[in-house]
Amino acid sequence: MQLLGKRAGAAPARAGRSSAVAKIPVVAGSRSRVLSTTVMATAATQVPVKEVPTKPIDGQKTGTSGLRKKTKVFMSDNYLANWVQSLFNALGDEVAGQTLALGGDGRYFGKEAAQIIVKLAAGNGFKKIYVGKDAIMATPAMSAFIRRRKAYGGLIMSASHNPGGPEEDFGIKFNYTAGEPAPEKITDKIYGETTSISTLKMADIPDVDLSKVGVTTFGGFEVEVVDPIADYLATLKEVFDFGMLKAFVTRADFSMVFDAMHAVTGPYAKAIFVEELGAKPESIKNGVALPDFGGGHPDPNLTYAHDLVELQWSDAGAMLGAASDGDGDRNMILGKKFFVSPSDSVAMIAANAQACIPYFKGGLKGVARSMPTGAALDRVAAKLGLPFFETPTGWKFFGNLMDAGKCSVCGEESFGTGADHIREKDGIFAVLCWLSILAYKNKDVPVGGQLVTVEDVAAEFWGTYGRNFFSRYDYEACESAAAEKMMDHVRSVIAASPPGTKFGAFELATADDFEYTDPIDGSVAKGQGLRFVFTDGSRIIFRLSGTGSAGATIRMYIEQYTNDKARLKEDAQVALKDIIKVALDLSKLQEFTGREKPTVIT
Ligand code: G16
Repeated sequence: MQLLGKRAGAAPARAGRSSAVAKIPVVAGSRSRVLSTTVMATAATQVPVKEVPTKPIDGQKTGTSGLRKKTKVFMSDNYLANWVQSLFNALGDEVAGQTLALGGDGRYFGKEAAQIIVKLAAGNGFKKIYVGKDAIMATPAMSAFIRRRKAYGGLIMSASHNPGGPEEDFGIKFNYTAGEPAPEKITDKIYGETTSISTLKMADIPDVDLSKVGVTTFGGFEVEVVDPIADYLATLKEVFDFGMLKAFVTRADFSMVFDAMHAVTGPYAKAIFVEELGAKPESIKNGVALPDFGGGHPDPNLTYAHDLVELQWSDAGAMLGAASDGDGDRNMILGKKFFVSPSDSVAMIAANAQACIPYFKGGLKGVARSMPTGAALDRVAAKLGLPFFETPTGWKFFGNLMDAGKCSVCGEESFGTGADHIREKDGIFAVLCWLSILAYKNKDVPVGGQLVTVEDVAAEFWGTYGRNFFSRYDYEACESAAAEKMMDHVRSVIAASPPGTKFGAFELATADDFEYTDPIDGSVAKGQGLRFVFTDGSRIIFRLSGTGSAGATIRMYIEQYTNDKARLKEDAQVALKDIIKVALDLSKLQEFTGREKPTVIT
């Protein structure tokens, strides 16, 4: 039976179980309990399976990207096991005999969680699981791995950019056959299963040593511990000209610094930038991956990547500065004393891709951005005559477009940049794109000559397309009820504001709650952000984040365009101050939340 999947054929039906009742100690999360279980063996794998009774746990609804909660919540009772079993229940018979992949960003509880997931995979009839060594695999690397190894799907243990540790966050997400984050038709089904789950199917096998690459078999079930970097590197080598990049990176007059924020990209950066491309080892900052990210908040933005920002704004700053997040899918790009907003970064990459990156030499098939992302990419699409798509927030919405061959490059304001080489956003890919642009533009500049800088690339872009000033204000961990009331208020403002309504100096063209109809499968996503679009193209958008683990995070997005040559280099906060005031006034954000200032300004 093919319930949800795209890959038919490889799923032999399970049949013929033998069973016996036994009392077996079960380790679920941090607690050890004794439960009545039924022991069975799957016909597919001949692995003994315990049927462990469980009960639904409230609040296991998947957010923008997987399930994220406090680590202690994930470690309690059957919290993790319930969600993973619900996923397998949602996928139904099609998982039997398939191959799964597993990895994570190395955060606290990841290794223990991996052992639980391995047992559930075996218990639910998978014939094989690949696990990244030490339960590590960056999110983009997982997407590449699923595609290269033709795995049925993969589980990523990560709460992305959220902090890690016993008092912080943990998370889990499922990527499907093309390497893409599970679409809503699956995540909705998982949630449904979590509300009625009664049994966990756990193989009765010992823990596997995940610290060594190699294969362990239990009956017909195989666990293969793999190098988490090799497949990803092979994919990147198909995209970029590593020879050209190495020649550029090793120039005496070039310097780069990559801040891995003590998160998963540390080992990837060493392998790719240092060992492959010849960057100096000291180019990698905070390169040792730690389970609590060294106590930091591994979110590559101007607030949390403060060490890198300080360095880049000092005289010791490198020509290219970059950072990535907990699980390696986000990126921030800096020049010397210069910040490239993510909305601009994707547009600049798209504008330069064909000339600078071999993978795109035949041209782009199309481009896409999430709705709140600044509209610079729209201008590139118009100039290059490319199909353009505006999707809701969440990488999962790009997958269908890419599978249908309609989108090559896409990005989000939330520091996500990517392409159709995989189906996830890809932090190291973005850095390699910028290295490629710089290498190409400097190919004729002799060593010691005047190098084209990151800022020069941006200035050239703005000179051609004009500039979409963009900023995002985040108000993290607000009281949920207050945030909902504010959103209700904004909805009432939309309802009472016909086109032509004046907000300060801005005249409303349209206002709505963004809705998206997927052009490939016709699925509809409603309630994706409250937006005000003004007659001059300026925009104000309000959304509640779907990735927080406590309270509500309000995101306020502001955008305004100029092609006035005298203003192109203005500071975004200065350029946007009038429209920011309009946004704060119309939403009464301060009144509803009591917050005087945002937690983070991008
Ligand atoms: C996730 C999603 C992104 C989304 C971001 C922010 O990123 O993959 O597509 O833009 O969350 O979402 P929200 O505004 O709902 O918090 P990540 O890096 O956290 O996986």
